[in-house]
Amino acid sequence: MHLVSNTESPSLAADAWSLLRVRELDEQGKFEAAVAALWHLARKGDADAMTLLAKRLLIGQNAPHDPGEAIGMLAAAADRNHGEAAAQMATLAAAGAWMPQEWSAALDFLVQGAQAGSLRAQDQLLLLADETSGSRNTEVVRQSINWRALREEINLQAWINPALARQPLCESPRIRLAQSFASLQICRWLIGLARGKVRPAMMYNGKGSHFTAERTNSDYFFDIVGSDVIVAATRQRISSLLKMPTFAMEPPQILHYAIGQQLKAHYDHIGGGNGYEGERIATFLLYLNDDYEGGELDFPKVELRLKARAGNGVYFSNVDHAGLPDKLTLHCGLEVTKGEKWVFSQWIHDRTFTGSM
Ligand SMILES: O=C(O)CCC(=O)C(=O)O
Repeated sequence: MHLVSNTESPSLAADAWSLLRVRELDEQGKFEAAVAALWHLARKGDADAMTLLAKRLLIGQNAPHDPGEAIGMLAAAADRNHGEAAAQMATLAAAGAWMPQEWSAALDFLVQGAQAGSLRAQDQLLLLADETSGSRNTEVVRQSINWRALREEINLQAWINPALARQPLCESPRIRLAQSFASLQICRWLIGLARGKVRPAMMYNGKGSHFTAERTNSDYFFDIVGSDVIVAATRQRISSLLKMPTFAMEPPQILHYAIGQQLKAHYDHIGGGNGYEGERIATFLLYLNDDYEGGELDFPKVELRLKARAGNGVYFSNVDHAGLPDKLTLHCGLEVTKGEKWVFSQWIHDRTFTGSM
């Protein structure tokens, strides 16, 4: 789909089509004009413009939603040695978004991005190598790294299919603890992706989502642009542990609680609400830090209250053995009284989730 005609507006001076001008138009809320300017630059082969426009088209952010066009543009920008375009292609391949999920292709794109100077791609390769090979790359000088050789150190298959113990915390409802689900490095990485982006959270009440006094914390929902290979691999690890496919997962979110914030007693099952036919059958919570006070996860109906250590995963089934909403799953994130609390949250449905990452 083409968004604007090839005909240039004669009233615009040649230099009006710069990326600076795009930013100005965005700041003025003139999104159609900004997109038109990006198209113009992209057609002239400007790889920065191609990448910026492709990201907007991927998620329909102040632009039409056109993933097909976006992917072609990203691939072309990556071919022009644009590191950020290659890093975004890596995320798409890892998530299996509008293309088959392929971890090997995702790592190859990260190498391409890293070689082209993308810090986003380089940092992901360094983290994945640290996580999966035991070699520590924290003190390395980036310029001296052979990114292809580093990629060969990464054993992603082992990382996304971990032999992790599940500790039962409760049988009815079924609540499990996965100790050391993620390293502190991964936790810090996930917090870093959301820091500065969290917004006051809403609560679903059976009809729609609203701001409510029941929920005073903030959250950040990942889309395919805000996400990356680490997020996709974390979801795959959850999928391996729970034996539930990633295509049934909602876009993940990061929850943030400042002092005094909480999420009062609620259920996660939505029973065909929110315009969705199926049920949200499971919740997986990865606790990203533990240097706060208060903030315990509480299940008042079964008298279970816990404060998970950083890196621990807690997951529970929102439905009973018959697949019906389990009213014993009532739970809360209690008020944080000191410090701040960060959680990675993944809801899982009983069928393909449209709009999945
Ligand atoms: O923050 C927590 O510990 C609990 C989060 C929670 O209850 C939820 O996301 O449904």
